[in-house]
Amino acid sequence: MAGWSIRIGARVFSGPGPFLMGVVNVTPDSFSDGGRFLDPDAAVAHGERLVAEGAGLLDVGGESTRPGAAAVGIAEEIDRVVPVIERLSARVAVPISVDTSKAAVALAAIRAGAALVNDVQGLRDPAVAAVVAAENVPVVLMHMRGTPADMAAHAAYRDVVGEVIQELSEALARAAAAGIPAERVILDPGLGFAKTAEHNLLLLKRLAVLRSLGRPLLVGPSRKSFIGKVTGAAVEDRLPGTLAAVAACVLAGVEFVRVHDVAAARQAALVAAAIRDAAETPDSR
Ligand code: HH2
Repeated sequence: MAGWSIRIGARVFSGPGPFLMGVVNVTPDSFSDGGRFLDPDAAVAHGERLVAEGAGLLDVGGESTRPGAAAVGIAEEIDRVVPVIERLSARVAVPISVDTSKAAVALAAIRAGAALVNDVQGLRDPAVAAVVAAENVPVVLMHMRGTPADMAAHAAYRDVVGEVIQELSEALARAAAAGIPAERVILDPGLGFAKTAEHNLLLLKRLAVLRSLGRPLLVGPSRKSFIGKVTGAAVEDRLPGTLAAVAACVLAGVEFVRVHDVAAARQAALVAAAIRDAAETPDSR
């Protein structure tokens, strides 16, 4: 998207990108790295490593959103993310995002130093919208239907691309009604959330159409099950497939890509961006 820019904390993101959002899951049960970073020391060290590898921002989450994941109480989610956000925001120069759909968690995370709310429910809870508006922070509005517990039952579309665009524009309207200007919104088609593998692949193929929404895009293909469906790879072996999806995102002009494996994704993104931006007439003087 030409001429876009968005302020997240102390940083203004603009230009062709892409910027990599590194995932820090402080959970026992995330689908690909559950339990690895439940200890705050391990989570902070992991976040620092992702920044050293080239992450432009970090996304800290305390509740898994994998299909059928157990719900986590507010106090427990706060206990998981706040100490990690507090320490990371003092130690890394990049902005920290909190991956939550709970208003109290978003507020506690912002007080601890988070500069962005990543809401996989796309502000369906007006209380989350109220926190984002009152705290003047930017927000990622992701598309999904239902909840992680029942979203698979909602993966039915006549026209997945058209319906995702329509429902993201409704999320933008919810933001506007709550007093959050569009300039503070990033949109995400929500790969794997109430979508079959075929839906995810078609959304990746048609990402450029989501430009009609007029906002920067974030896409999270990392290690997801559609990669396993295409390749047969187990979750721990999906890095090569993830990199193909990262390249597809970059070639489509996506501004932010959410990944677990930042160093590898950085190399794939740099090459894809160089192809995207290659001069049409390299030999003319
Ligand atoms: N995907 C996951 C979680 N949060 N947020 C956005 N904006 N976009 C995504 O695609 C997205 C997201 C799922 O990945 P992960 O955090 O690794 O797994 P889990 O939800 O099991 O913790």
